[in-house]
Amino acid sequence: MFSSKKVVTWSFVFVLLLAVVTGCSSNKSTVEDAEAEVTIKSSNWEFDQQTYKVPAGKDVAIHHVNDEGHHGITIKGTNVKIQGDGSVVANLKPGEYEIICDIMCGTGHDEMIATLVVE
Ligand SMILES: [Cu+2]
Repeated sequence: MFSSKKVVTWSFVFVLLLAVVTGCSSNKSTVEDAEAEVTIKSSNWEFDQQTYKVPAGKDVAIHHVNDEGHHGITIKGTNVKIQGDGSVVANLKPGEYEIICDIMCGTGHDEMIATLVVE
C-alpha cells in the first residue's frame, strides 16, 4: 500500500534536501565564515577611520559598532545597510564607495562620511 500522504511527505523531504544541498553550494556565506572582515566604529560625529579597505570579490563581514551615540551605516552603491550595531556579509566589486551615517544623529550627522576602498 502506497498512500498519497507518504508520497507527499517524501516529496517534501526530497525538496528540503535539495534546498539544503543547493543552499550550501551558493556563495551566500555567514558572518562567521566570511573570508575577510572590517569594523567601522561610529561616535559623535565621525567614523573611526576616513578610509576602510576590503578585498574585492570576497565575502567580507562588515561590522558596525556604535562607540558613542546611535548611528547606522549605508554604503552607497551597495546593498549594505546596518542600523545601529550589527554585521552583514557583502561581496563587492572593485571601486570606492561612500559610507554615510543613515540615522539622524544630531549636529554633526552630515559630516559622517567615510570611504570604503574595495580592491
Ligand atoms: Cu547620523
